[in-house]
Amino acid sequence: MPFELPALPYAKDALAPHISAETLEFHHGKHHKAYVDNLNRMVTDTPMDSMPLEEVIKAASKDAAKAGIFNNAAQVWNHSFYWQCMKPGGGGKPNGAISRKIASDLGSYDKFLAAFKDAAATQFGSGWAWLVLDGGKLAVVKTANADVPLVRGQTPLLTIDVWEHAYYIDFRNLRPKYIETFMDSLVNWDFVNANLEKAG
Ligand code: MN3
Repeated sequence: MPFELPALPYAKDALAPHISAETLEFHHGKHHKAYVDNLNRMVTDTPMDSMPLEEVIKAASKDAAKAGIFNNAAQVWNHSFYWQCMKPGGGGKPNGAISRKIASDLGSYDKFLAAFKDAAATQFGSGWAWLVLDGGKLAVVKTANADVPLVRGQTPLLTIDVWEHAYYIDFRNLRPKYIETFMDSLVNWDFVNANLEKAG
């Protein structure tokens, strides 16, 4: 079993009432775990089982015959990243370096907020919206299904999962309400600042 399901960085009920313990029970304990189990089934006893996860994703993204490995490996990475993008008592305007960089690269926090919400709301079907570093500049992008910006050389700083399984228990079909709650009450800007600093 080369790849493991990481523990959530907070208790299952820590994000309530915004995201319930029941959602995290299913989303982390069933969906994320299934991606880990599927990936392990596919790569155990192959050269990929000793590669870092990001290298598995990049290698599989270039080989159409490895689409199943790509999908599961990317979903393992995306979810491990997404959990860290939230914290109890998070959300609202950022501070620190990311605050200044949003103002200089994207105009203002309000412009970033509108762009990020729009990307998350308009991703048709399952996928993700992201704040990334692309050639040293911030950009807001969206990806379908398991796709992840790091295969295009972009560095993810923040993501929101917009697969229905992320919000259906708590918000039913109301994806915009989930997105608004994520931005207002959940975003872990400390994690985003740490990612920005790491990217140098
Ligand atoms: Mn998900």
